[in-house]
Amino acid sequence: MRARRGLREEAVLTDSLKHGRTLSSKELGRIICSIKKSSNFWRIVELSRQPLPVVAEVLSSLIDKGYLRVDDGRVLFSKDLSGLDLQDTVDFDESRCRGCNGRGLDMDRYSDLLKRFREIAKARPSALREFDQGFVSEETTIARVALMHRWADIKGKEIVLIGDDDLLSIGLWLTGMPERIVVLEIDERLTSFIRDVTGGTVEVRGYDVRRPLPEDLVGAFDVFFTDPTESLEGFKVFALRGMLSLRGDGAGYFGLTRVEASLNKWYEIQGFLHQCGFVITDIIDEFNHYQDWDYYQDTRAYSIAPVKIEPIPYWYKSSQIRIERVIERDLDNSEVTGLIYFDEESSTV
Ligand code: SPD
Repeated sequence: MRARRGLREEAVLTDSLKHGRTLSSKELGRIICSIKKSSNFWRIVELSRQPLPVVAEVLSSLIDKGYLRVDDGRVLFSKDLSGLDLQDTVDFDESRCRGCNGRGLDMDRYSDLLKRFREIAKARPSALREFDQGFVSEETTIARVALMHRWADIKGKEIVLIGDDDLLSIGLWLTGMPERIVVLEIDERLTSFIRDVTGGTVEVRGYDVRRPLPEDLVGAFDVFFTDPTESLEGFKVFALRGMLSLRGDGAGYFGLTRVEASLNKWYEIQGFLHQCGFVITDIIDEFNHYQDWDYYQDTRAYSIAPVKIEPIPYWYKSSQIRIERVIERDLDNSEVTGLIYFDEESSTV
């Protein structure tokens, strides 16, 4: 009886979901449990580990049905849900190592590098909506350096960055270890900034990722790094250009969220990487912490949020993923057209 009542209640709460998918008890339970842990909308999204449009819709539905109310920007329970099976079956504890922020890296030895990087980053350009920009914290950028170094992916290596609003090229350049760093970036403010800071040591080229990777860069690198937009099409284009840039058993890095990518999308992406001849060597949960972007009020996320409040710092996080080629496959380098930043799960553009 308990399970049946839970399933019926679940249907009542989610039958109006616009995404044409039903939520499992686990997914809905996770959202309810997140509301118990925080009354802040952005934190609830972060804890729910589901696409923001889904969380926003469930919250709106619960508000409409009187289970929740909004008071002074806070999301609060207005009915006792103790009889609901869902909340009894899902519970989690956000336990995380305070020393390394869950990244598994000893950052003490990178403290000088972080200090120098922070100083440089003070003058960085702000995030632009036009290119779905939203850069990570300075600490995250240097943690990426540490992760890459742990994998022997920096010293003596030829590294390409496809898009670099996170200024990872500068972090890598400061180590003095790479053989070559190339940045492919569409935003002229960033190409100028990186060129000015590094005095031309880092090669910077204007590049629109929708265009084929230039021939002289195909198979020319040991490592690529990109933090792509997360529409499925956009993600694939960034990842393909990166994979094309690699020689032999080269390695690639990218971030992937739960905020803009459901596990169905993760499934598609993992299959795609496999088809391209790559395996995943690392998935480090919540590795990348993003700073706020000034344009948040213009985004879909803000317009569908049931509560109009300013985002809390670092609510938006992504897993850091590393891949490595094990089989040579022919990869498509053709041009794509149109806007690549949107799909039904996107919300921060
Ligand atoms: N639109 C602002 C946030 C953009 C962050 N992009 C990185 C996504 C991680 N792959």
